[in-house]
Amino acid sequence: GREALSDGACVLRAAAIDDADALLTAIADVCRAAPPRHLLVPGGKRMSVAMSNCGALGWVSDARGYRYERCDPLSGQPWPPMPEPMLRVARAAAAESGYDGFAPDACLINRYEPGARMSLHRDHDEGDLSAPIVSISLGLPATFLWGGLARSDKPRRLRLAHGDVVVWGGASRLAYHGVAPLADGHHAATGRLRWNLTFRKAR
Ligand code: MD5
Ligand code: FE
Repeated sequence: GREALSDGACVLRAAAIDDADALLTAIADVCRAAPPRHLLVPGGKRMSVAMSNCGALGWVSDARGYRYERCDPLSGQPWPPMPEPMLRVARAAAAESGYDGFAPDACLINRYEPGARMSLHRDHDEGDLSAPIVSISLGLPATFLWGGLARSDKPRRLRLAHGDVVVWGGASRLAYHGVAPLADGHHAATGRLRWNLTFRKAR
């Protein structure tokens, strides 16, 4: 079922459950070519989440700042193409949420180990802010922190579990959000990990 969260955002609980194994196989394929790594943020700190990308563009961070790049800075090679099951599930979720014709050119792959977290931020490096972001959660559950349009707004807490898909568009596209430190646990499909895929229209 589809649950509205706010203006432009909705959660599709377990929408990716039937595709979870295919998605995890696709993630493993991408990560052989482009291994997840702990990026540095401009302040110099190392992110606790390890990241990779697939698609024409990939999100990277280093001492110089945040941006989308065509090539993986680790290998100098283009990011692996977006595997078909990833694109299919992301497009279907977008269409079900009222965003027909979603054509993501970037998929950021986030790997969370116990304790990994993401501090409050907004995603505004994308060239097309009229397109939504589709996110798919796999493996261990997480507490998603969802603020408002001002950093000072008190965040709501939302549990995201294996197979949950969230579509963030419209007025929600520029909301502050983050992820609380991942609780330790074991998931049959992923072991001690949570994976999150975010599909973006970067250009
Ligand atoms: C995660 N990832 O669970 C989250 C889910 C990221 C990131 O935040 O940047 O990799 S994506 C949630 C998202 C995207 C765009 C807008 C909003 C949420 N929002 O308005 O809350 O690894
Ligand atoms: Fe984000």
